[in-house]
Amino acid sequence: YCCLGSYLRDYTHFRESRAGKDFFATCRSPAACCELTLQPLRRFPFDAAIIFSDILVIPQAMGMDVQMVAGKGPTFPEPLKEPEDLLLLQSKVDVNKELDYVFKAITLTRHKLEGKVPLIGFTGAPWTLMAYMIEGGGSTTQSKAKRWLYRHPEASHQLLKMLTDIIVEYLLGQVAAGAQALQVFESHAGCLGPAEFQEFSLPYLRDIARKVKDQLKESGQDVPMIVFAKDGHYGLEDLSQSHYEVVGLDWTIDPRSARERTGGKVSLQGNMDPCALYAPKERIYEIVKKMLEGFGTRGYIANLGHGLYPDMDPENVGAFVEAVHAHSRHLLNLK
Ligand code: 1CP
Repeated sequence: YCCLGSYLRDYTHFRESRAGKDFFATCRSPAACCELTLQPLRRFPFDAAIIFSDILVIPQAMGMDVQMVAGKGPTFPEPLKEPEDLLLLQSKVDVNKELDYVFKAITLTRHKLEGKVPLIGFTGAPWTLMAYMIEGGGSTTQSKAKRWLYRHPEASHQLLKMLTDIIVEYLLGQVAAGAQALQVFESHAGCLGPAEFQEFSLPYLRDIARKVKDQLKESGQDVPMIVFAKDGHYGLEDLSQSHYEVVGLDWTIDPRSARERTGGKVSLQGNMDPCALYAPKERIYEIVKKMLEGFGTRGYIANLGHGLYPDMDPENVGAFVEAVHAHSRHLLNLK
């Protein structure tokens, strides 16, 4: 078992060490990203680290302005409105130049980790990034972005293709910089229905894994890839056959049924409801035990089903990690 450190920044430490710096300015500082990646590992015995960054660095690299607004989240002052706006985007992005700061952060962090735990790189998936670029920020309905899918399918595919090409280069750059696994976040899968998922998400998710793996193979390399399509339970079978080694799950899927539906072809990652961290420690222990028994001892990465909220007690994150390690040892008959 491995318990991923994704999302588990210590928020108090995080806010202190950012020291008033704007969020995306922090993302552009390799030293700050390295420090923020290492912090949670000093406090809790995670089995992996995820690089501190954000999925929205790609729209920025394409020329869009994105700001982190306190109390509101990421905000695009000038989101895409109509297909003509695609002309305003940088279509040929020099990924090595524009996102060099992420690569530097990864290399620095790999060195500082001294092989203690593996370092995971990540990206947003094309549909999720497209949705932010059109919505201009977080949204519950994604109706502006979905309007494009139904009214401008060709322009939608054009944008998704553009994003896919950049993402492939970005992930390859992360591996070259030292990332040892890659996670692709399709955080907005849940607002698509099965048919829209088949047309606007899955083909691009597949393309990304296929292209990254083919390119790596040319130089005798390979890196495990994780796909996380939040609320995309309708696509679970397809996701398990989309060239990724690992399928990440949100908490709405029962572990045993996820195993059945993916037929042992892939490893599974997840999926405790983050809100279970509001429970007392004893209850967290029970929930983790059930989760581990449900997933079984093979091909499994213990994690939460999504990110933390700032009001969650970091001590309960510690209880989660401890429970994962204790129950794993027990299930594997280790001392
Ligand atoms: O947690 C970590 O520190 C790991 C690094 C990380 C990752 C993997 C951050 C830092 N962001 C992400 C990925 C990310 N960013 C995703 C995919 C995962 C997911 O589904 O949550 C998404 C959708 C984003 C976009 C984003 N960035 C949001 C969601 C906005 C919305 O309403 O849709 C938010 C709130 C952020 C800000 C952010 N990114 C990361 C941190 C630590 C923060 C909080 C910043 C702050 O509190 O000031």
